[in-house]
Amino acid sequence: MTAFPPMREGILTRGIGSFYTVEEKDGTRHTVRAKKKFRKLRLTPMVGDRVRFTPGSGEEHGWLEEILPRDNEMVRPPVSNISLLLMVIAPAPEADLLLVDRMLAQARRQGIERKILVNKQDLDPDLSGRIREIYRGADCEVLSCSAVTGEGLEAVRRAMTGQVSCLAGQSGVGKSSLLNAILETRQETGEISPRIARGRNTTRHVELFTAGGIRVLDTAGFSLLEMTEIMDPVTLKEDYPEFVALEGQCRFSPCLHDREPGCAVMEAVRAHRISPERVERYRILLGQVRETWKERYD
Ligand SMILES: Nc1nc2c(ncn2[C@@H]2O[C@H](COP(=O)(O)OP(=O)(O)O)[C@@H](O)[C@H]2O)c(=O)[nH]1
Ligand SMILES: [Mg+2]
Ligand SMILES: [Zn+2]
Repeated sequence: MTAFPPMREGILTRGIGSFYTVEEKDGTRHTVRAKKKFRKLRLTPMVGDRVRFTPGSGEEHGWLEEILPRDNEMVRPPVSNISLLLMVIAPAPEADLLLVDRMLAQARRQGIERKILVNKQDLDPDLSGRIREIYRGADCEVLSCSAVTGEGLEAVRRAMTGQVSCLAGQSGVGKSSLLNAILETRQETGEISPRIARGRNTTRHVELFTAGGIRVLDTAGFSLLEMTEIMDPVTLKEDYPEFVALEGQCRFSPCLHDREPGCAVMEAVRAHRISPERVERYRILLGQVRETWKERYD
């Protein structure tokens, strides 16, 4: 009789077909296959999953035994357990702040910490100041950086340490450049494969890269994170930290802060405590969310 090898824990860093790469805390990697029971349970392992597995021996693959409960999961790209969303914007292409606000709200709902990276600082050093002003009170730190000159990257790396991060943002803002720049200098840890150097923009392959305490999802081919839940117009305001602070102070209750008389949010805008742009875009987003909600439920 052979003794069962002990079960170990790790994180799924990539999957190809029914084979997955599991990485342990110390960086050791194993190839495992998902057991049939997962298909019966209609449970598809995802990159980012924390799992239990039994390692293989020698050339033989091991087995994926158990997927631990997920903190969150995305539909597109299919990844789980993101802890930090880095929303990248730049002076060019012109920043789509409605997209930023939408992503920030969704991420907050999923319990994901959020930061805005203002990249291409070398092209316009003033943009980050304007963004910081707009997002004051939004519980979202604004970091400025340049993937080209390297400025600000050390602070970005510090922010990413210990997290499972994901870069999102419009095409052309510099997500791939940042990913390379952030990971490149970590190569001394020997964990970065040369694969990231070549262009992977055509593929829709998802991989979790690890280097020196930084785990970042390479989501080349995806600009956004699509969450499982659709947004609810009634609760959208809860994902605006500036508004949450004023909850209960409006004349009407509930108040959606959508032009109701005696609205404390409007009062805060007039007193220059909340950015008028944030509120303006909140209303646009609210309109969009209502439309989607109607299509789904009416
Ligand atoms: N000037 C400048 N150009 C940048 C910077 N980061 C990226 N770029 C350029 O912007 C373009 C788009 O970058 P890319 O990383 O492919 O963007 P992605 O579509 O978000 O992955 C490329 O030509 C990059 O060289 C930066 O910090 N400064
Ligand atoms: Mg790219
Ligand atoms: Zn209100």
